[in-house]
Amino acid sequence: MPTTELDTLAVNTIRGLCMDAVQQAESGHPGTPMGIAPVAYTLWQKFLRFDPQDPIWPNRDRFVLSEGHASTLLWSLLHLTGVRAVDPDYEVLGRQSVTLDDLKTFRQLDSRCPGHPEYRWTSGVETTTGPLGQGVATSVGMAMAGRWLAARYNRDDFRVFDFDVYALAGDGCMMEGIASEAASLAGHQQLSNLCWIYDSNRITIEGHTDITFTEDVAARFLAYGWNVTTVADANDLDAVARAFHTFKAETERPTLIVVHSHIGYGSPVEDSPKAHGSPLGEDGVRTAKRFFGLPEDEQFYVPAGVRDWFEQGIGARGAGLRTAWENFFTSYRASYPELADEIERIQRRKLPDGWEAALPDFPADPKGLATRDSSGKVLNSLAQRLPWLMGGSADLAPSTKTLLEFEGAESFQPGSPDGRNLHLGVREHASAAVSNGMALVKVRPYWSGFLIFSDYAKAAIRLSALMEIPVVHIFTHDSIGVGEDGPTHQPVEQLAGLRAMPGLLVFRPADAGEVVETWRVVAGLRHEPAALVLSRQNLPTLDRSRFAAAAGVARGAYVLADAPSGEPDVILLATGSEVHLALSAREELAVDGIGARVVSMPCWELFDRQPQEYRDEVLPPAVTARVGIEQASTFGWDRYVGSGGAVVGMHTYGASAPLKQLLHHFGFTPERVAQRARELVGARQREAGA
Ligand SMILES: Cc1ncc(C[n+]2csc(CCOP(=O)(O)OP(=O)(O)O)c2C)c(N)n1
Ligand SMILES: [Mg+2]
Repeated sequence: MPTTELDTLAVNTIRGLCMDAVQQAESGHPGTPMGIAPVAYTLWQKFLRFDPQDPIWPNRDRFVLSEGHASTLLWSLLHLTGVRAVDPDYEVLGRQSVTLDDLKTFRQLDSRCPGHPEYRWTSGVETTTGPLGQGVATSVGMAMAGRWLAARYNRDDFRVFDFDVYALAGDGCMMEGIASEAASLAGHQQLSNLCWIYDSNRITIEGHTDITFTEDVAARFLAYGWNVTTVADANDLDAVARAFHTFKAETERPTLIVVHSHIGYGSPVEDSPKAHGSPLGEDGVRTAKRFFGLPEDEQFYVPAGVRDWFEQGIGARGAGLRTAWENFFTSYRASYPELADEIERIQRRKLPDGWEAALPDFPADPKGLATRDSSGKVLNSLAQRLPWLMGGSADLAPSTKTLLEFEGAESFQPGSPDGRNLHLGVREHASAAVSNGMALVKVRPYWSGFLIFSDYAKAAIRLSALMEIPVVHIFTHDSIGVGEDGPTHQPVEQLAGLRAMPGLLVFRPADAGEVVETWRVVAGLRHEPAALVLSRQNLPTLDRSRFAAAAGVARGAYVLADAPSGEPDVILLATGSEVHLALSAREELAVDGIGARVVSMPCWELFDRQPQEYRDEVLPPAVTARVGIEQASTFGWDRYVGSGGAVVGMHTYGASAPLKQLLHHFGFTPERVAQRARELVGARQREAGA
């Protein structure tokens, strides 16, 4: 397909829009899109199987702008190709996702064109990017989910899923550790449906990459098992197209296309880090427009014929593919009604009918079992009713108990792409990002590791919350309960950090009963991620005929056991393993005639959403003698115990010793908790008497 004048004009139109948007906002990165525009253009116009009229068509190719600071590139493409907006009920609307006016308000409050691409906010954005490396890592999860969907749903006569995933990345993405983790996994998985485009302009913010990044990236990716091809000049549209053909022809490896480009191409700051982070200035913009043959006095200029050109290219191809797919899906539904029903539910994040029947019951048991074990059992039951629930661990499945063990649950491997047990390797950060990618393709992913190492994955966990996608992050070994492994493995501040993330539901269930109820809530989530924080050590399974029902989990916190009078002198608040400690302390206090209420608080976020009335019922404002108990940083507990309360928590990083010694050493004993409670009750009585 020889390059035409319209190709060149379309590329330069994109460049003009990007320059103008940054100039108008007086903020942004103009140089990056100018350099790589020809590649993004070629991909969208000639290859991407994407219908702007239906940007959520399930079998569309995915495009991820991993160099999210070049967002104007995506905004321009969404505008010029006429991508339509979609509402939260998955209905495609009449209006455009990005209008010219949106581009003019780039980076302003409420604009559809924020500083970085934001999933859920602007239709056509497949994932939120900006933290470098996240986009490429997320794209691996998308490709894995694509593989799995194809394996499960395609039939000889029907290729329901065969989409490809493209990610455009810069030097920064290539430097980030998460990209290496993800590339290593993608190479092992032989994801030939995955194509990364490396925008190698050899410039980052501090200058030329000579000062810091001199490795042979191509050789690195060859070592990962990737197919690597190079384009010597980003402006050579034919060479760019050949590279994409090379990707399409590859059947066993992911492809990396290394594209040599020039940041700020055509502007006075070409090949300079000055093309970063600030507008070109009016003179700079004029110079560049002159270079590209665009009218210097026009802003946000779309020459006649350019929109039509996109319509004839990506528009016509996408519409043709999408309508053909819809037609054959009608026949598919006739031949395979159950599979078609699953596909439709997946698209709308709906669960199969009767899924709750699978949840097990755990009889009361003083010895009990670790919450990681009960969670593993619930997960195994649930997964049998929820075929698109899949996941794994960052190499710790035997410890996190996340392996699916029922008949037919295979490992996801190149030779068994319908497997649901993912082996993510010792790669926590990529594990979370890959899970995000899978959730964006709408299967239900979970991944697991030790709570202490959730820090390694934080940036991707944060993105799951920001994007409002239902990833389940499972963390076991949740406290100093890990014992002998010592301070390196004893989480302290991780719970507070996770709880500080807006939109992430953090659950720390106290027993098997609460684990069941946690999964009941989590399975039903459609737009929220959850973190499950589970114990390594056994915890008694509470006798729910003596204590309140575990269904209270759905409200975040509930009165598990009350003072005999119903009017407590003191409230003991706890999560997870410490709930049992609180129950013991309550008995001890009863001997002294002190009435203690125990409140189990498995999910602070859900409790905070309850009406004031319920919250006051659980934590009556008049009862200010309150003790919070948690084997973690005390950070945040003051919110529930108030200024008159106390918290028994961790103030150091723990120690290496058998669990019993640690509990004694750090004050997690019924005597210590009861003592704190007595002190508070005594103080309140003195105050009342004074
Ligand atoms: C994880 C992360 N660290 C730092 C930044 C800040 N940052 C934005 S752009 C950039 C330079 C990126 O260089 P490159 O990927 O080569 O893009 P180019 O300079 O070529 O546009 C940096 C460090 C970021 N967005 N994400
Ligand atoms: Mg660069």
